[in-house]
Amino acid sequence: MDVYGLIGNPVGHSLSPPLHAAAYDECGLDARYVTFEPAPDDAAAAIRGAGALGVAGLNVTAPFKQSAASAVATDSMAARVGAVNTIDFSGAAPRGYNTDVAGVKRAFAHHDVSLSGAQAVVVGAGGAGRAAAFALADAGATVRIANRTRAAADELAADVGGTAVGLGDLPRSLADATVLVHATTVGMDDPDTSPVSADALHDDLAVLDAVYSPVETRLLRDAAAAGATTIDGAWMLLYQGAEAFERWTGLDAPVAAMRAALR
Ligand code: SKM
Repeated sequence: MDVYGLIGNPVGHSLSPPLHAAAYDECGLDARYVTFEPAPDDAAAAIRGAGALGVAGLNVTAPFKQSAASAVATDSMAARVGAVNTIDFSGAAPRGYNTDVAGVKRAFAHHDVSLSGAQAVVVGAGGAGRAAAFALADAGATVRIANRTRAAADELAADVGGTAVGLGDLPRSLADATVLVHATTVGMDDPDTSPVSADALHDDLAVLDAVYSPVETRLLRDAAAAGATTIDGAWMLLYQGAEAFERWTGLDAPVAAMRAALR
């Protein structure tokens, strides 16, 4: 039996276990996906230990994505993002990837939203915001980044060749935008709060909210009311998980069965 898992703190809310279990069932794999919640200081040791124990692959979630990027060798995209969310232990040494980047691209592609030439706005410059900004820039979008801490927005803008904007400038930035990605935790604890005022949303926008708990956020409700295309965080979770599954197993991910596990 192959063991895969998620390391983070906390991990109790995660839907990755049912997501991956559905894929193993559908493909007839003898595999299990479990969660690990080490204390923050023990993350690097836990990753090394997982390899020593024969764990086949790990996803990494907050707050360990950055420390995972220093704990293992990475591919070039994970190195540029500075965050690892997927570790493959099958080679001589563990290797880290960032499948959140592909998760963002595939979530938009699934909804027939073209990113090439798009005017995109990313709210948030933490792990998810960085992955989103790299995905959008890599796909040919022009990227503007707004973040509570301006320095992080400036740094990310420089990294992806985009522009940092103030949170107060969001309405103006959104006026001519076609893509919005929300990548902060606003709306997670309080489902009635939104990072963007409703009147800044319009029907030329495709809005991806990386928050998946709850799946229907205030931002997505407001976006739907404004006539925008809405993409919930479960799509991003699905496709980053599909990409991780494909890296680990070499098989095409059974995306429909995996999506069904998130409903
Ligand atoms: O990057 C992903 C991670 O692979 C899994 C996850 C989860 O299970 O909640 C969330 C994201 O951080």
